[in-house]
Amino acid sequence: MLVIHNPDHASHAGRQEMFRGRLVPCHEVPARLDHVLAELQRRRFGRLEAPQPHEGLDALLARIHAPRYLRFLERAWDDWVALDPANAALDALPSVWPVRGFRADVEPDNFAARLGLYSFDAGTPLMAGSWRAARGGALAALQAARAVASGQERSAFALTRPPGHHAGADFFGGYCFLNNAALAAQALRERGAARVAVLDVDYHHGNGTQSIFYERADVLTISIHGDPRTEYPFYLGHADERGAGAGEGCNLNLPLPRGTGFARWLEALDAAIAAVRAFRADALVVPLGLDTFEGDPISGFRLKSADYLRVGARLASLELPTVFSFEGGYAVAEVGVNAVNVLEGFESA
Ligand code: OKP
Ligand code: ZN
Repeated sequence: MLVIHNPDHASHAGRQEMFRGRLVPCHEVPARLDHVLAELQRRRFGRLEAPQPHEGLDALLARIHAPRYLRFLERAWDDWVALDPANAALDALPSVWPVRGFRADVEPDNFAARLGLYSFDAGTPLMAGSWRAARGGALAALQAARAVASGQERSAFALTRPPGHHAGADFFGGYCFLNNAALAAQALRERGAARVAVLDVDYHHGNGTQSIFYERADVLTISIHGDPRTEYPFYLGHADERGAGAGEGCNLNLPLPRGTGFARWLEALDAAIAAVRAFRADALVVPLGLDTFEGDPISGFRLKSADYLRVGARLASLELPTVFSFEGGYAVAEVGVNAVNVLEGFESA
């Protein structure tokens, strides 16, 4: 399998995230990706490529994200330091948000206010290298989609961090800034796939991807995740969210209770796969989170390492050109084995 790995990923390395009233060390650390790379090398699995600059990246970004949000992200670090030179030693974290009844159409001059306008949690630190890392990831997603769309590769893995599936058209959060999976889906659409399915297997609902495609009939979004009544991101991901307008029927949420084990999770995967078939998708994007693992420190499902081989095999049964994007998975020592198990299960099916 072709693996596009983002060499700039480590320029995003948050120190602390806000959790229930205190700052705690970040779960989303550069070592996560390093463990996947090490496991790929150990098993001699996959062909590694670095993303090459591509003139289509900015146009693709503008198809998925709002121009004012992209401008905000690109300048965010400089604006943060301009607010107070002492900020150069700190990660930027939002602390004020425009909830119901506030105005989102007026972009405030105050940077702290803009930080809140374009985010939904205080768990996603932004630093000097965040834009560079996120942009490298978007490029990896584009390159993976190009390789698959051209027929050159049956599948490709965009191995990057920060992850992407919580990022919406104009907001960051949940450790995500640019929605790599959505970018891959859009790139596949623009390169000949009339219908693309996104099947998100991360523990957390793919709220960003859902909202980006919610009113579109050409991209089916499916997410299997911890029930938002108890699990992050809490405010989206219920079963009754089925899409709207032209996209009515093109979103499927399969929330499962905390504590769910592999047998029940696999039933949900089979339901998701049946929906991809019924949609007659031409290509598949899999936001690949490994935080469904029993040892994950922030999640609540109970998949075991060997189960991921079967996950990969089931995904392969769709026989579709497939792009994987690296999402969550915070049992850092095991995330490499679990990720490569999915890829190997996929390829040897
Ligand atoms: C990102 B991805 C729960 C804290 C939640 C945010 C989790 C973001 C997950 N104890 N913090 O979907 O893996
Ligand atoms: Zn997750």
